[in-house]
Amino acid sequence: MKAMNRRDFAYSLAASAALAASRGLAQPIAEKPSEATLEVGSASADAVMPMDFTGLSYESAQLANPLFFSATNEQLIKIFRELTPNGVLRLGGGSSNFTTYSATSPAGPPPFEVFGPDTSKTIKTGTITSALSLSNLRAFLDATNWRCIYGLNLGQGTKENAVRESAAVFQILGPRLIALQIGNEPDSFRNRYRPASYTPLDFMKEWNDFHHSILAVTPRAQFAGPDISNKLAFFIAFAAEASQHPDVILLTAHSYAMGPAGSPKATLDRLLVDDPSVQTQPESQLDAILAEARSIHLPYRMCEGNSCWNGGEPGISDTLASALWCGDYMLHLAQKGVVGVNMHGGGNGYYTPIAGIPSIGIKPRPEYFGMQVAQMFAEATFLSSTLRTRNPRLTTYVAKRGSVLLLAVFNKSIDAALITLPQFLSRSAQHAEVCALTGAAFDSKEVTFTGAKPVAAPVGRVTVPGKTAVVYRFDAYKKP
Ligand code: BDP
Repeated sequence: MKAMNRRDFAYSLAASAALAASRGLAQPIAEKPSEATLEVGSASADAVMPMDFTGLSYESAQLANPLFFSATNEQLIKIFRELTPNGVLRLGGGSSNFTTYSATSPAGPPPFEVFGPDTSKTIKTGTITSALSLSNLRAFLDATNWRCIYGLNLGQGTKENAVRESAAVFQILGPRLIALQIGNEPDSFRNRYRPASYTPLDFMKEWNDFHHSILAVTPRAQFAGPDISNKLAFFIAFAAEASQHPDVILLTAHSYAMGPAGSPKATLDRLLVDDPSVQTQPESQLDAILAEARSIHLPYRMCEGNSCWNGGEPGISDTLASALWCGDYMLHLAQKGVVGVNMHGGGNGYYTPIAGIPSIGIKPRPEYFGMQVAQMFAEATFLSSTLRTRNPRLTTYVAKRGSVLLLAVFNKSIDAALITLPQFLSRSAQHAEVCALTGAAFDSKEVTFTGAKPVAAPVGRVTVPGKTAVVYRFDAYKKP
């Protein structure tokens, strides 16, 4: 191990001690650091993390319990607000192919209190969204200061019902509604809700029919789409159509890092090194999506995704590993110019960032804290940067907000990492704050997230312990 200077030694020691304490050990664990050098260039114009980048995605079926998204669910309101003061709640998912809208509330109690990620095992009958659910949702959005992307049932719903629902959603959610989406994963309708021959053009025909009828009744409605699972041809067909309709304001698709749950390929290692062989949206596909969006001047949002589809993988999706993956992934997308993410969840699903049942208790899962790490970059502009390292599990992001420079390091390996900083940073930064997300082991279900603490501005290098994400905020830095 190379000699550390006093400052980075101090931080590394504190972090190791915290880690040792959380393991119940008396002495810090000796770590052999991997080395890296960070080079920082200038700002890239189109990569600002928008204020409302961070979002969550819930199943439409959750609206069958009008009390979940409501002003009375104070625990959830607090957890949403602490995640971001300007979030986006996307409603949709597989269960949106089973919901119906009714202005009047159904008789009797709701079919369930919470509804988690939709899997083949989920029972989804009787999921009625009422006008009461929508007005309670409005109160929830007002209380959290979040806005909503609202999914309609194209898979199995009628056009007439979608027209009625859209009118109610538009009127009740008011300024809290960003856009309506017609259909969840239409590229997966084949052999389910449609024949095997169902093509992107068939989808566009149906989409146009719904879209036209909704606009006839709600002319100021705005739309997002196509909310695909993973078939690019459906995205391209939608983008071509969207460019003809000024009311389509946002392009969307889903992204799961691995899946299905239960497959031998869905492993912790594959999550931590970003394996394209298991991703529903590998990097090449994301690039194609972004190129398409740019060509028609529309923003692109990853509006449903998480670590592992089909409900998530226990021991991976609900652990520190998912938190480190998630923070890293969100910053990666923001840096590429994606305007937002909605991490999917709800109920007690394995990958949900927030778990629980209102009557028993709701609390953040590890992934929520990974989201908070990324959220610290809200409204910051990314600077082009290169991390020279042989360690594929080590990533960094650099951005500026006014005179503050933000540096995030995700050390997804066991050993500590020693990162040499660019000289301008070491020379000019006067003050720094650091926050850290860590845990005893990658599969820990408890994580430690320490909010920003002042530290002496690191000179020369920073050392980041293994299994840890840190964000440094450097004040008053000057780039030559
Ligand atoms: C997606 C669905 C979502 C599911 C998710 C999963 O849109 O409702 O929860 O898969 O399998 O395809 O976890």
